Amino acid sequence: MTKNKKLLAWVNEMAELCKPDKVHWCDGSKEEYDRMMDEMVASGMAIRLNEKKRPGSYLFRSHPSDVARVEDRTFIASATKEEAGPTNNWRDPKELKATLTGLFNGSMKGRTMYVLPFVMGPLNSPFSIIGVELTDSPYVAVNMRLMTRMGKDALDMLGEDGDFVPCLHSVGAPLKPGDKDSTWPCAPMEDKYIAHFPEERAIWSYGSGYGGNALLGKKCLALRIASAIARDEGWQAEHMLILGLTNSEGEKTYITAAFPSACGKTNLAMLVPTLPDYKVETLGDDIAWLRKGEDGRIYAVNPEAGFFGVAPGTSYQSNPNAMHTIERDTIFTNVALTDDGDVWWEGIGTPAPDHLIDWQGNDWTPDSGKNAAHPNARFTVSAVQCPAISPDWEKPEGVPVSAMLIGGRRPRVVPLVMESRDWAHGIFLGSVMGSEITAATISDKIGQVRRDPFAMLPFIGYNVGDYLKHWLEVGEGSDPSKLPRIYHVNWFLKSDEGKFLWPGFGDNVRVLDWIVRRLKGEVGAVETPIGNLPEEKDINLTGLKDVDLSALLKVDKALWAEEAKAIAAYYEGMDRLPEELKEQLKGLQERLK
Ligand code: OXD
Ligand code: MN
Repeated sequence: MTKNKKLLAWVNEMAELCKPDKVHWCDGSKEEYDRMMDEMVASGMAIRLNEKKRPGSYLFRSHPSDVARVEDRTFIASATKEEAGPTNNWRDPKELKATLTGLFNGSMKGRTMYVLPFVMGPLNSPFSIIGVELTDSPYVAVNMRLMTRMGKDALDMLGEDGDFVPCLHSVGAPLKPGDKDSTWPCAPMEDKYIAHFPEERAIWSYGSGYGGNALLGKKCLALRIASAIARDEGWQAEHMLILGLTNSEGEKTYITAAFPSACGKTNLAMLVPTLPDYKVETLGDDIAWLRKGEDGRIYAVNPEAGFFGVAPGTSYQSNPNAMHTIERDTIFTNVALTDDGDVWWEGIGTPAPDHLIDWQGNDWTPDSGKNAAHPNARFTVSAVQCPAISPDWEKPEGVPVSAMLIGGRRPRVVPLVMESRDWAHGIFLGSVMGSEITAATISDKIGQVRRDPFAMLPFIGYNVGDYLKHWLEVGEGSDPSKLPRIYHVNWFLKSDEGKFLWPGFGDNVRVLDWIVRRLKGEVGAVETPIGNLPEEKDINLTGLKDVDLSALLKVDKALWAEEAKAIAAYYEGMDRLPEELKEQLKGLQERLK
């Protein structure tokens, strides 16, 4: 256990409030993990997969109402509404604490409270952050063991006097004596609260057992709370993958990329290049903490220890490294179960078997007319199982970043790649990046762009205007030659007939190749009103057929004039938008004339 007084007092206080039957301090060992899995298999919550096909792996099925992060029920309870800004759901911290205290009162009755000490970032690094999650979900406990450095090591690092971010979590389904438990207990939507208290640096999450709502180290701590800490301390917590690209001369370039959810971050992080001269090593697929080093360069650390990836669409063709990573010792959630005890999902690359059990536990055949796996079905797995994991991925100081990629799904308007003119222009591009809405319940939104600044829209723990100012400040007082260059990429351009113009996946290395050669000064660029674009001859298309580079690198001034208008309208809604970004917009409008 621990002698840390603050931790002991807090665990006692929360146990008194939540009233669990038992309190269990997790040591994070494999024995404990196996024991908890055995218990969950016995209770019917987990299904052990076929040892021969998927050794050490389990399947969980969530409640159909609890399948994803719930942005509508995610709250930033900063002191004032202005602090939370226009992109967050704000609640008064005192009122929200009172509501939640009412809900947590007795919420763990009939259950065990698991105490999960965990570290975000490498063990014993001065830059890492310790959290302690209290949860009544054993599913959360086993996932946290894979996604973070959890257990005894974290307690040792905390020591007697160390500080931690308190993370309280309950599925919100207390049991009375004799009640039969559900295999996925959770609370109704209107009672779910994913609450952040940035000033107090605390997280209270009630009612959901799924993903980022419940594994509190990830989106809640490493992005929302960490972004607020980072602003105060002069660093950055970003929704970015980190990869290392080695060329044939053995030179390594570290690249980060911020794409909105479901735009292929895991695929790019684990890319298998189609150009033989390159090798990609993975450092992280979702979150990067960025800090300026003593040499003036920006260094990136992945605070997580595992991957919580979307299963549907992942195949040996789209992401072979992810498929190898999850061949064993993996937790699957909401995928389909095959008759021989393995997993299957849409886009796995093998034809659908004649019979499956779908993600809701029902018989499924190809004629069922519905998905066998939930579109947001997930795998949870330790990062060390990835065959492409970089030897540098746990370096406490991180790796020096040379290029940052940003981008979303833009079927029109935005070219395959453009280099920002300078740091401030890169921040401008990051502030307006996003994806075109292709399927919406409100059909008049189709075709509009959902702007998602640096892919952080649901994850900024404070005012978006201040967040963008913080990005600009990172550049101020820096030697521009040491800062990473910012590139806007777009793998999703379509022809008028609706066909993708770019092959994507492993072929994205062709864009990385241009970027690396550009960083080295080996290739030039065409200056356009929107940024610097490659010359067609400089994109290596060896081995590819029928790629229309002129369409992929087109700058349509009329469409961009429309885009500039849409950006102006978007900026209107931002109360604390830095002047410099308004200047950037004016600059674009001038250049388009
Ligand atoms: C994720 C997300 O799960 O961004 O990583 O939604
Ligand atoms: Mn993400």
